[in-house]
Amino acid sequence: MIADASQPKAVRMSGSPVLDEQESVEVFDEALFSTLDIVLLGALLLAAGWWLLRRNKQENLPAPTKSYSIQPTAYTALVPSENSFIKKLKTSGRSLVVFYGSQTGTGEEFAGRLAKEGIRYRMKGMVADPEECDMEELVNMKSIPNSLAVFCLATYGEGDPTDNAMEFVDWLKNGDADLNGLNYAVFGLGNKTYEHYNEVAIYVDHRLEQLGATRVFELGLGDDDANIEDDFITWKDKFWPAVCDFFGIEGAGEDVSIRQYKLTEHVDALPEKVYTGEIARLHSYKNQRSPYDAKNPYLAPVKVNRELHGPTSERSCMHIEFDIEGSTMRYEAGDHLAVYPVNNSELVNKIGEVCQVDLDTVITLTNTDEESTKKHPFPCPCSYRTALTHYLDITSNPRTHVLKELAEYCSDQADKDKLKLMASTTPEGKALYQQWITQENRNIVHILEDIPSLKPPLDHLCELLPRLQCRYYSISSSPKLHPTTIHITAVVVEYKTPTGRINRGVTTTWLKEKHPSDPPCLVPIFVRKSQFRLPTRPATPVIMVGPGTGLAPFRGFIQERDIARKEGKEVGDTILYFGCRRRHEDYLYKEELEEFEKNGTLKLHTAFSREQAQKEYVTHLLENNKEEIWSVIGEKNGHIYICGDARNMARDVHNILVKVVMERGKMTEMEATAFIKKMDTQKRYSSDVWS
Ligand SMILES: Cc1cc2nc3c(=O)[nH]c(=O)nc-3n(C[C@H](O)[C@H](O)[C@H](O)COP(=O)(O)OP(=O)(O)OC[C@H]3O[C@@H](n4cnc5c(N)ncnc54)[C@H](O)[C@@H]3O)c2cc1C
Ligand SMILES: NC(=O)c1ccc[n+]([C@@H]2O[C@H](COP(=O)([O-])OP(=O)(O)OC[C@H]3O[C@@H](n4cnc5c(N)ncnc54)[C@H](OP(=O)(O)O)[C@@H]3O)[C@@H](O)[C@H]2O)c1
Ligand SMILES: Cc1cc2nc3c(=O)[nH]c(=O)nc-3n(C[C@H](O)[C@H](O)[C@H](O)COP(=O)(O)O)c2cc1C
Ligand SMILES: *[C@@H]1O[C@H](CO)[C@@H](O)[C@H](O)[C@H]1NC(C)=O
Ligand SMILES: *[C@@H]1O[C@H](CO)[C@@H](O)[C@H](O)[C@H]1NC(C)=O
Ligand SMILES: CC(=O)N[C@H]1CO[C@H](CO)[C@@H](O)[C@@H]1O
Repeated sequence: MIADASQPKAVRMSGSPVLDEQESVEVFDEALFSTLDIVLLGALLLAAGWWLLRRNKQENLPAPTKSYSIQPTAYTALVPSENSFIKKLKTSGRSLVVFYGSQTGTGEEFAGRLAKEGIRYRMKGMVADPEECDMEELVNMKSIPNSLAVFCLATYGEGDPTDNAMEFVDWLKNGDADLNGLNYAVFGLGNKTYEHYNEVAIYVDHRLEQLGATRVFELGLGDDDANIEDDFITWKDKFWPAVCDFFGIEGAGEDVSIRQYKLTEHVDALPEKVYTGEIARLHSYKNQRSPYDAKNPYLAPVKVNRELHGPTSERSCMHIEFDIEGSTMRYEAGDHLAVYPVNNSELVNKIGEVCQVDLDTVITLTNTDEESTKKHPFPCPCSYRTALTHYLDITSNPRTHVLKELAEYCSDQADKDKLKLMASTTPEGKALYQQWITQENRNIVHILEDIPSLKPPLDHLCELLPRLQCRYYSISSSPKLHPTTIHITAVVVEYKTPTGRINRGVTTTWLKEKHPSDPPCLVPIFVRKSQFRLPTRPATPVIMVGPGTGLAPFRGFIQERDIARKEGKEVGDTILYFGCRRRHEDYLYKEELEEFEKNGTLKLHTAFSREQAQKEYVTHLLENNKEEIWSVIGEKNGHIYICGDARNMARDVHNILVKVVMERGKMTEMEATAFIKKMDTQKRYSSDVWS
C-alpha cells in the first residue's frame, strides 16, 4: 500500500471514533523518531531483560515494508485511485459491496457479516467505509454485471448520520446523481427511544430510489432498544432469497464458516515493535503528540477524584478532574469527553485459563482477504493479554454469530446444539437467546463458565469479539473557569445479574480506582465536539432540565453564565430543574448549586423522588411551572436544554412542552408540535441524552 503524507484530507469530524482502521495508522514514522526511539528502546530493553536475551534469534514480525507513516486526522491514508471501490470490486472479481455508517461498530459488524455471507450465493462481497471511498462512483456500479450495494447505516443525535457517513449523506442530499442501474438495499440501525428513529436509513433508502436506483429488497430497521440482532437476522433471512430471486441465483451454497483472519505467533518479537494498548500509532503513549483525537488520545493525569454521593447512598458518583495543562487540548462547555477504558484483569485471566493459553504470547491476526481495507482486527502484533485488556469487548452480551461460530468448539453435543439453537432464527432459538443471553445477561466469560465443554481457540475468539469502545461523558466544567482541567460527573455502574453475578461497568469501575498520585494515574482521553451550546447572547434566558448525572453539562453552563455576570454583562434567567432520589444521598454539587442560587446566578427547582410516598420528578415540577416555561420559550425567545435519561424523561419533557405551548400559546396540538420542531431546528431546544 502506498501512503502519501503530503496529501491533506478534509479534517475528520473531531472525535470520530473509527477505531479499526489500523491500516491507515499502522506503525508510525519509524524514521522520524529514530533518536527518540533509541532512547525508548534502551529503556524498554532494560525493563524487559527477558526479551533482550532472545533478541538474537530470528525476527518473526511482519516485514517493515508494510508500515508507512501518516498522521491520523490531518492526512489521507489513501491516494485517490485507491478510493475507487469499483476498481477494487473489479480486480478481485466481486459484485457485492456493503457500506457501513457506524459509530460504535454495530453497523460495521453487520456489514461484515453480510459481505461474508455473499459467497454462499455466489456473490463475492466486500465491506467498505464510505469515508474511504469515492461514493460518486455509485453511478458506475452498473458497469459491474449483477452487482449490488448494501448500506448498513446508524442514526445519531438529531437524526444525523455517523461521522463516517456524513459526507456520503450530504452528497445524496445536495447532488442529483443519476443512479439508474444501481441495485441496492438498506438496513438501518437505530433506537426507538430516540425521537428521530432510524431517520438516516429511511432517508437514504428513499433518496436512492428517487435518484433512479433499484431497491432489491425492502428497507430493514433495527431497534437497539428491543433486539437489534434479532431485527437484523430476521431481515437478512428474507433479504438473501430476495437477492437470489432478483439476480436469478439458484440455491444457496454451504453454510461454511470461514476464518477471516490468519494467526501468526511471534516467538521472538522485539518488544519495541509490539503494541501495548495504543489505539492506533505504535508508541503513541510514550511520545505523545497533539492533535489528540479518537486515534490518538491524550494520557491525562487524574487531578481530583471525589465522591459526590452522601454516606447513606448505596451508589457512587464520581467528580473527576483531568489535567490537560500543556496538552494544547481545547474544549467548550457542552462537549463530551471520551475515555478509553481497560478491561478487568480478573476477567482477562479467566479467559486465558479457559482457553489454556499463555496470555503473554505475542500474535498477529492478518485478514485473509487481501483487498480488505482492514488488515487486522486490532493493532497487531500484540499479546493476547493486551488484546483482551485494551482492544476487545469482553463484557457485553455476544451476538448470535459469535455463538454460532463458537458452537463448533463444544466437545459436548448437547452444548453444541444449545449454542446453535440460540444462533438460529427459529422462534425457539430466538426465545432461548433472549432468555439465556439477554435477560440473564451473560457475557463471554459467563458463557465460558456455564458451558464447560466449550474450549475455543483464543485466536478465533479474538477474531469474533467486537472492539472495546471508548465511553463518553458530558463535560461538567467551563473552560472559562477551568482552562487547564476537564471535569466529568460519572455514576459507577454495578448491578446483580439474574444468575447472581455482580457485573461492573468497565469504564466507571476502572476510573473509580484512579486517584491523584505520584506518579499520576493516566487516562487516555479526547474531546468530542458537540452541538450542545449556550445561546451566544448571555441575555437570552435558558431552562435546563437535568436529573441525576444529567446535571453534568449544566454545571459548565452555570459556571459560564456566572462569569458573564461577573464581567458585568446582562445575563438572562438561568433556570435549572434538578432531580435525584434523596437530598442527603445523591444531590450532586448541592453546595455549589445553592451558592449560585443565593448570589442570583441561578434559579433552582429540585425534585426528590424518594423522600415521600408519591414520586416527585423534574417533570412534575415542569407541569407546575407552565407560566415560567412559556415566558422563557414563548415570550423571550429563550432556550431549553434536556440532559440525562433518554428512555422516559426526555420524551416526557417533550410532551409537557407541547402542552405548555398549546395552553399558554393558544395553539392546536399540531401547531404546538410544529412550534417545538422549529425550536429544535433553531437550536433553541437541544438534548444530550443517553441510556
Ligand atoms: C453522549 C453521552 C454522554 C454521557 N454522559 C455521561 C455523564 O455525564 N455521566 C455518566 O455517568 N455517564 C454518561 N454517559 C454514559 C457513559 O458513556 C457510560 O455508558 C457509562 O458510564 C457506563 O460505562 P461503563 O463502561 O462503566 O459500563 P459498561 O461496562 O459499558 O456497562 C454499562 C452497561 O451495563 C448494562 N447495565 C447497566 N446497569 C444495568 C442494570 N441495572 N441492569 C442490567 N444491565 C445494566 C447496560 O447494558 C449498560 O449499557 C454518557 C453517554 C453518552 C452516549
Ligand atoms: N442502563 C442502565 O441500566 C442504567 C442504569 C443507571 C443509569 N442509567 C442511565 O444513566 C443516566 C443517569 O443516571 P443517574 O443514575 O444519574 O440517574 P438516577 O439517579 O437514576 O435518576 C435521577 C432522578 O431521576 C428520576 N427519574 C426517573 N425516571 C424519571 C423520568 N421519567 N422523568 C424524570 N425523572 C425521572 C429518578 O427517580 P427514581 O429513581 O426514584 O424513579 C431520580 O430521582 C440515565 O440516562 C439513566 O437511564 C442507565
Ligand atoms: C448518543 C446516541 C444517540 C443516538 N441517536 C439516535 C437517533 O437519533 N435515532 C435513532 O434511531 N437511534 C439513535 N441512537 C441509537 C444508535 O443508532 C444505535 O444504537 C445503533 O445500533 C448504533 O450503531 P453503531 O454501533 O454502528 O454506531 C443513538 C445512540 C446513541 C448512543
Ligand atoms: C438503546 O439500546 C440499548 C441496547 O443496546 C439499551 O440499553 C438502551 O436502553 C436503548 N435506549 C437508548 C435510549 O439508548
Ligand atoms: C456565586 O457563588 C459561586 C459559588 O460559591 C461563586 O463561585 C461565584 O463567584 C459567585 N458569583 C457571583 C456573581 O457572586
Ligand atoms: C482494571 C484492571 O483490572 N486493570 C488491569 C488490566 O490489565 C492490565 C494489564 O494486565 C493491568 O495492568 C491493569 O491493572
